[in-house]
Amino acid sequence: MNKLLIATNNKGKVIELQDLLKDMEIELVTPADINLNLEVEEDGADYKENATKKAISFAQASGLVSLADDSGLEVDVLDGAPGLYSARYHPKPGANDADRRAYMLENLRDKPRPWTAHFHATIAIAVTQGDVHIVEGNCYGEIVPEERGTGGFGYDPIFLLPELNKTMAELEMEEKNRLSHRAKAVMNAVPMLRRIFYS
Ligand code: ITT
Repeated sequence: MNKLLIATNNKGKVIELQDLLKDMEIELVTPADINLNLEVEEDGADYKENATKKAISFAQASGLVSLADDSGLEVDVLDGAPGLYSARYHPKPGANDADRRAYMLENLRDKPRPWTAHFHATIAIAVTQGDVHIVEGNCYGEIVPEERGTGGFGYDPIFLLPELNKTMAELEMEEKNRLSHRAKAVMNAVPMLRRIFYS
């Protein structure tokens, strides 16, 4: 069967991407499955540059078609921060997801609500260095001042979907995988994956 490398070191993304791609007849491989330990420096000017760099680096290191995701949370009242820097949004080195959520709430405390925001995901699929496909997805909501729910990862416990009155962390993965930024990007990637693997 054809193999696709899920080119990320983020366990939350791996779990979601495995579920999102499970119905395609493609064997999904993680970096751990092939003992690939690769950290790519994310020094691009935008999501597309970072996703492309990650996908190409993993494809070159593995020899496999590689799918990378560069994503972030953009909060309107913070002028779009942390955005591209969502994974590094904390002054302290070694900070974790909970530290980053607390830091965001601290920075929002004096700002007027609602704290509208959206998640963005850019997915890059590298077949070879010169053959890279890009797709995107967004998910709109707002930041809430108290954590709710235990599912998902990252900023999910403070990201509310107003129409459901639930945070991303209160959703079953199946539900998050119907409406998240990543789900929308993967939906756009499916026709490309079909072309890459089946034509
Ligand atoms: P890889 O580069 O190895 O894929 P990463 O975590 O460094 O892992 P990014 O640079 O794309 O990935 O950072 C995205 C960050 O944005 C992620 O670490 C979370 O803090 C946040 N994020 C992205 N998608 C999210 C989601 O679905 N739920 C909650 N937070 C999310």
